[in-house]
Amino acid sequence: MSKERILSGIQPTGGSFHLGNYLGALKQWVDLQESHDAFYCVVDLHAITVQVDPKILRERSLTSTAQLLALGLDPAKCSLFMQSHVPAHNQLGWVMECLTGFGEAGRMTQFKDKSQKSGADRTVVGLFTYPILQAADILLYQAKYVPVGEDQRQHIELTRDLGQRFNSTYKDIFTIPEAYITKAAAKINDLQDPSAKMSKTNSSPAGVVDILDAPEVNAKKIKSAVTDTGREIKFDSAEKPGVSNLLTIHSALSGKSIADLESEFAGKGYGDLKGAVAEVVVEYFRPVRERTMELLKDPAELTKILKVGADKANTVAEDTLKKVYDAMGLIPRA
Ligand code: AQP
Repeated sequence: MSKERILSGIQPTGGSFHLGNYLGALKQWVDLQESHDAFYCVVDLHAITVQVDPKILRERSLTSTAQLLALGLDPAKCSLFMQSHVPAHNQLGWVMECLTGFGEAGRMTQFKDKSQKSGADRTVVGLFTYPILQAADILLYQAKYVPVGEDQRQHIELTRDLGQRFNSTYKDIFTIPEAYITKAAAKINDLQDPSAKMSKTNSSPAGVVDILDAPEVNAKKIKSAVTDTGREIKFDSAEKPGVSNLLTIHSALSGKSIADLESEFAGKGYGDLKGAVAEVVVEYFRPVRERTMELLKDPAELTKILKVGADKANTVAEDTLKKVYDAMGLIPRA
């Protein structure tokens, strides 16, 4: 039986992925490549919705690729590619824009939050249409599942709506995807503000654990995490968001259940928990950091891997796009 298809992407927006990216999405990417026909992309076109120095974008795109490999993606088991290497993303993106209502796009909460912060004049149209390009990213591959964090649920809903709208208006071409969101670590929170998600753009540097940062930097951040009133180490996301966030991180990386951790830390203080989480995080990512640095020494090999991935992605994406154009009445080039 053929394997079910999955697709997901990540922006090369920082010098490093953070713990939220890893636990919310990338950890599942690595697991799912074993059992699924997996397509993963570094969504560099999404990254230019904010202005970025070209040299930095180039560096970040390669660093993202190296990190994904160091975290465990295996090019023999999945197709890893750069979004801009597959032109069909933009082409289907336009088709999807023509199916999306203006009000519908305006209801996307990430757009509302980000545009409110920067103001209308400094918000580019690309940020508004971002979820529509994301819908095209997914639909092109006929993906059944999309492994993402909780913050992406609304975008996946839009993708489903657009796919269904196309299928009922023109022809039944698209597989309607489902968000694949793990319950355990769907949302990792900011260490300094545990009521908000850990995020590249919204968190203060002290609130984010970048997986490529030096071990001592990350240990210090975790040991300075904001905890809650009281003394008990107990999972309760409403009353104890800081402690619950630390327990979630520990559990996701150590594989120990939350209940086991609660027993292990019974009678101990917040300082003990923070120390233990710091150690788990540092030891987990130490080899990832080293391997990333190693891989970055050979950028030619990274671009070769991306080419192989883009070739596989192009074949699937062009096939879908051809069917879409045909169903809509666009005549093929002779
Ligand atoms: N805090 C998080 N908890 C769980 N999952 C998360 N993801 C992001 N933050 C968390 C998931 O990571 C994947 C890649 O996200 P992205 O490409 O949207 O990366 P990003 O936008 O650069 O990540 P940020 O930090 O979340 O950025 P901003 O500040 O722009 O929103 C996705 O699957 C996402 O769900």
